[in-house]
Amino acid sequence: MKRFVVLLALTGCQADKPAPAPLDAADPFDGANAGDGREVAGMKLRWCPAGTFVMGSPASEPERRPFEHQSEVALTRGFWIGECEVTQGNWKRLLDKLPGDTTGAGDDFPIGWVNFAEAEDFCAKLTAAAHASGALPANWEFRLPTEAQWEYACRAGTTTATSFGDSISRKQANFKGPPYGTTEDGPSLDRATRAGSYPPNPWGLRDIHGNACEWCRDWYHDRYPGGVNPDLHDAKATAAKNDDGTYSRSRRGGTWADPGWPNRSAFRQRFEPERKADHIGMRVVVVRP
Ligand SMILES: [Ca+2]
Repeated sequence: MKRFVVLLALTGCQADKPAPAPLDAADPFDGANAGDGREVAGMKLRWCPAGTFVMGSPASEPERRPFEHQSEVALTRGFWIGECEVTQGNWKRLLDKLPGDTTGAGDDFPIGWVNFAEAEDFCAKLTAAAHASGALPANWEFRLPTEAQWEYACRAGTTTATSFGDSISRKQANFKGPPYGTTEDGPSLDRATRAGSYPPNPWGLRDIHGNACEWCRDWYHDRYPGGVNPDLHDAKATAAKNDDGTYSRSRRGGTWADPGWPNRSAFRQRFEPERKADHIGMRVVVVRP
């Protein structure tokens, strides 16, 4: 009887599920397999293939917060994403001066003190330079990730609370407070560290949990819509309004200034686009819009 109920539930689930979105035609600049590496204009990138995933966290996930409801997302085009956060070296290679104070003494430290417009300007200038040099085909461009792209790349096929499983320790990511889901100890730096110092996720991404928090291109919505290729870059009209009447962009990934739980893959944060902070930086994607 129990088996019958389970089968019925599964059948019902499949019947309710929309037909999968067809994937877009492949492009010569695509990667072959998830996590494949490539370097463009000094940026080390990893391939994220087209696919579907469940965004958000289940109600059973410890430390779950509001606004992490689950939705199915289909990304019909693969994209490249920075293996590491954008570093001070990446920035100085393209622009005369950093957007603010350093996060550490060295080119390998992540960029901090960058506001949303400066982050987007970096992507636009990097795109122009890479087009001009021929390193990037004309139909691809550097951008900030959508929240969906960010979480898809962070999860890298995992469905657990973090890409390391249902836990994360300070040996796996740069954060300063108690670990999440484990008692394993590790260094507590209370500052940024060199990008790429911690182990990668299954697709080769480093510091996708912790170190600098990362701007996304979306206006922050309390309820992320899911669906096919969601992109809330221009969706200010439906965005969540802050108490003072302003609106925020999204940012992801926890930081060196946080405890372990905000490093969960589904955790979402907002930040007004004009503001900057020592612990907020960025990671690029390369997309075919
Ligand atoms: Ca990070």
